Amino acid sequence: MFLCLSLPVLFLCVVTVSCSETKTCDDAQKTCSVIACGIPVTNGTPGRDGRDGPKGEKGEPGQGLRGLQGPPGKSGPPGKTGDPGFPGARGQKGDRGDNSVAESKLASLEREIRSLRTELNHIKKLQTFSLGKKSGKKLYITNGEKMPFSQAKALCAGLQATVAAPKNAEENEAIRAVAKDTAFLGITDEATEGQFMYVTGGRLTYSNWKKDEPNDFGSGEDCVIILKDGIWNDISCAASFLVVCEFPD
Ligand SMILES: [Ca+2]
Ligand SMILES: [Ca+2]
Repeated sequence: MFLCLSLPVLFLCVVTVSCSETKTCDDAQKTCSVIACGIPVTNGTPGRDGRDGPKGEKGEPGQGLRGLQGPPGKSGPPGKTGDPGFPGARGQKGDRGDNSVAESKLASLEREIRSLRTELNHIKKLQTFSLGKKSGKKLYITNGEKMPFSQAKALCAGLQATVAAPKNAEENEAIRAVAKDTAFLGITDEATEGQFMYVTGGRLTYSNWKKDEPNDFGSGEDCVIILKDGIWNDISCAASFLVVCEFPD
């Protein structure tokens, strides 16, 4: 201290250098305190700026307030179609389809038809027993009413039948037994006089004419009747007789 005050020139001296620990010279310069002493004088002009120091370490992230979330951006373009996936596992067996329902209904209808057919055959037997007569597969029935031949044809046609016309002796006897009285047969010579035909078509294959018949008596006789004894006579179609209808089986 004495040396400092005795010098005419201003000195700056380092009077105390205290370090708490043993360090390198650079560390001592950073950590030791420096005290300037001397006569107060006016400050000189500032020196030139020193060199830039080394780049500091990256600072901690800031803690400012987070801004509001912006609106969503536009949708991007559609991506490419992906590859087909693997086939799935086989499903469980489904319920019965419409075919099964239709088959069930069909079976029910078939049972109903068989039942109706049995009932119809029974009714036919009763009808034959009470009203008609059967020869082979043909059924002959009369309602006991007398009428002209035109009405007789219409009556049988309305029953999906024809006026009875025997094709053999057995059928002739069946018709006679049903009628029990004089009745029209489904035979005429209206188309060609003297040439008797079945009303269903075709020339006669069987006949049982009475002696001297057919004679086309008087103004003309184009229809045919079967008498009580089963023999035939040509007669006027306008006359009224019983009608026997013939039903194919
Ligand atoms: Ca005639
Ligand atoms: Ca006659």
